[in-house]
Amino acid sequence: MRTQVVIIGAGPAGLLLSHLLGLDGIDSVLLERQTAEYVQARIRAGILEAGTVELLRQVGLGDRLDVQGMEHRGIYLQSPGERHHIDFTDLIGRSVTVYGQTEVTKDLMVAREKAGRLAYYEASDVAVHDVSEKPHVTFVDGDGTARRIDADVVVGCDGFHGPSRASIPDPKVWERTYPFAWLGVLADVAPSTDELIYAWHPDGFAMHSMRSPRVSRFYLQVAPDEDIERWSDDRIWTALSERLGVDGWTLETGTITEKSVLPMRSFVTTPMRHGHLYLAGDAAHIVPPTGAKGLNLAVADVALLARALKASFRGDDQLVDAYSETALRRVWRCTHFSWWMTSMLHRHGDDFDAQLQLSQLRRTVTSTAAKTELADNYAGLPL
Ligand code: FAS
Ligand code: PHB
Repeated sequence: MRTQVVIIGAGPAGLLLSHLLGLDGIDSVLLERQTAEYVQARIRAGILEAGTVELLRQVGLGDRLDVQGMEHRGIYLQSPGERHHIDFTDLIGRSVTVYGQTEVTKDLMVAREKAGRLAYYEASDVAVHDVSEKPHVTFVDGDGTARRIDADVVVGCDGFHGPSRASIPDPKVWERTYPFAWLGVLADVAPSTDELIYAWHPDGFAMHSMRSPRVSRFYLQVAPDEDIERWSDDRIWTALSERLGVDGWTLETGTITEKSVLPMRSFVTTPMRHGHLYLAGDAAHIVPPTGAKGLNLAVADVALLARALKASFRGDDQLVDAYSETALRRVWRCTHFSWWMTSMLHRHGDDFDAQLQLSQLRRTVTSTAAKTELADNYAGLPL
């Protein structure tokens, strides 16, 4: 088989890239290790930047988003007893939208099927070959048939654990692991807040997010090797009430439907291109989720790459030659912001560190300049 672009990974990056290329008449084939149901059910990101929302609407993926998405003017930052709202819309004229990654993935999967673009799910033994001269990918499809696809371009959208990054020779890698993790909780209970709450607390960070008017999403800072079995529902609700509590406010509790421990790391690999192989999304970079950047950064990568490949297939290689350098400018901006939010809000180190964090937090919620800098980064720089 031959196609123009083979995309490894059918998460949000791979599915969106396939969609964008299709709109420009560029053929692609998706290879995905898991089943479509598994990919669609993965509970991950929850916040879409303004630029992501605008892009999805522009490319025909805004219908459900415009009905189910919840537009938020800003967020709350909290230290013990003090909750402060940061109004992005007042400060910079942009907002963010709460719309779960599961919903984005669902919309992308429907669009792929409607367009009839080919995807192999449950593909195994995916291997990338000869990316410098005659790129091709070999794999075993869900029926056990060994296959080969020759292509002009191969794009690795296969996430942090995918194989494509290994086909970049002599990469430079930056990695930082954090001395804590997140315990993520999904609960059938109406949110007890109108917008997200990010709370610094002596016992550890807590966040109140949401997925709909009837489903809430919470995170608790825990040890990096935390055993989920040590967290009963009661213990979770007690910790959330304590860490999120302020006078006159009550956390509503409900049935917990999912809980899991999520690792925290910053990771960047360069370059994001070698020959006819490109990387996009988590295959090239990972950010701690505190800044709500992971999914949005994947969208920014593929929006840039789709435009570059469209020009290249028409004979102009200027954008593809600049892809890695251009993408990495935004990657490092989002990596810094995610590190900064994470370092300010999570309890680590000694009491001196705690005083520095509380001072930074107080500065951020009282200074218009500091609030504007946070708003600009959180709502997302223009794509
Ligand atoms: P993905 O990892 O989503 O997709 C990669 C795809 O490649 C997967 O479907 C995988 O099955 C497939 N693949 C892997 N190896 C393969 C192989 N050998 N062959 C074929 N296919 C292969 N971001 C936020 O903004 N907020 C959050 O709260 C948040 N929570 C997260 C929780 C977890 C547990 C994780 C892992 C990430 C979280 N993220 C969060 C970040 C997340 O949203 C990513 O940024 C987003 O999924 C990036 O999308 P992709 O680059 O498509 O990578
Ligand atoms: C989420 O709702 O899952 C979410 C929101 C904001 C973050 C991280 C996760 O910073």
